[in-house]
Amino acid sequence: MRKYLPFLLATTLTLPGCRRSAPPPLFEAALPEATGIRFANTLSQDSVLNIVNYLYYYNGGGVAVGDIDGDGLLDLYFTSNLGRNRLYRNLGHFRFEDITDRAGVADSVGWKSGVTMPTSMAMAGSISTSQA
Ligand SMILES: [Ca+2]
Repeated sequence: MRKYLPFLLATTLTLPGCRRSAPPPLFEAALPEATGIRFANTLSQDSVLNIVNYLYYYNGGGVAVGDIDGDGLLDLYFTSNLGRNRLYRNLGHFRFEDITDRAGVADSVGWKSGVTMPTSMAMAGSISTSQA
C-alpha cells in the first residue's frame, strides 16, 4: 500500500483539475427590449381555423432577410399567418427599427404562409426609410 501512496495522492490532487469546462453557447437569446423586434405569430383555434381543417395550420409564417434600403445591413421581414406582418430595418449592433407602417407592408388580411426577399441589391432604395 505504501508504494502506491504517491500515485494515489498525485491522482487525487490532479484529477479535479482535468474536468472540461462547458463549451460556450452557440446562441444567446436576444430579448425584444435589446433588439427592438417584437413579433409573434399568434394563432387561435376555433371550429373553422384549426389543424383538423388545415393540416399546415401550425407550420408558421416565414422570415425573409435582405437589405431593403441598401445600407449594407440585413433587414428582417416576418410574416404572420393571420396577423400583421412586420418589417424591421437593421440599425446595426443587433438593434432594429419597426418600419412596417412607413413601408406599407403589414398586410394583415388573409393567410400568409411564407415570404421571400431578393438577395441581390435589386430592391435597394425601393423602400424609403426616411420619415417625411
Ligand atoms: Ca438595410
